[in-house]
Amino acid sequence: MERIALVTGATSGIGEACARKLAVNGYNMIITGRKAERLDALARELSALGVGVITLEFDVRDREAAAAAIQGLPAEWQEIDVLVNNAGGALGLEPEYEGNYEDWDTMIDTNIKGLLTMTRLIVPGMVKRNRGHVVNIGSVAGDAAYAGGNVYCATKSAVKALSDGLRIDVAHTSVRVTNIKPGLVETNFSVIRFHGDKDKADNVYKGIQPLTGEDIAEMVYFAVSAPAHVQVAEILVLATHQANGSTIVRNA
Ligand code: 8X3
Repeated sequence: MERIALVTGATSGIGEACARKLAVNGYNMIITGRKAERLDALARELSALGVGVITLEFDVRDREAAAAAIQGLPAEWQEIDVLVNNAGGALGLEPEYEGNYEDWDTMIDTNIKGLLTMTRLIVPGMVKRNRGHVVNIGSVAGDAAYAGGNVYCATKSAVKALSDGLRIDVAHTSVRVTNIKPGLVETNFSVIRFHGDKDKADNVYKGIQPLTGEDIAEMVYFAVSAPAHVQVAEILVLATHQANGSTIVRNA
């Protein structure tokens, strides 16, 4: 079997763009997500590129479902070369002392524990084969907290720590670990953050040209396609008029 990549949260945004970019470049794709119809539509599109595609419908928060999905892959699909831990998101922008417990649990369970589950399931095979690449989608939000970011920022700081930790733990192998840290990317990220309030979401990107999922997929592919002796540890990628998580110059 040719090279295989698995992308979590492939049904939209950065994940979908990564799946497309990897498939265009010849990767057989395992795409995972919670929405069967979106997975099927993307699978049809990627298959038309001539690569093999498997869809796995599960929520990364459900450890048993994740394990069953990965362990149930056909033998020739077990040898995953690239894991893109993309599934995740932000919920709410309230002050920390007024935050919503349910939102907190969802972010922690998806962004941290879901990423860990996928890593735990797939990286042992990479270590055994002495080959593989884990790309975690972190965020500029993990570099420093911004107003109302509190728990989301904490989860993305965790993604940095977990990427750094994994990189240490696999340093004796040829497995590489990359943490991609995007800034403002226009996907359904903000619509979800504001629980479906499209006007609030649109305001996030008002007066500034945000990045696109495709921009981030380019960075992911840059890291993945680097020569085997080159480990891109981190990429921080911002919109041109954004300087960090809280400095955004509109109408520049
Ligand atoms: C997404 C970037 O700045 O909205 O992680 O937190 S930001």
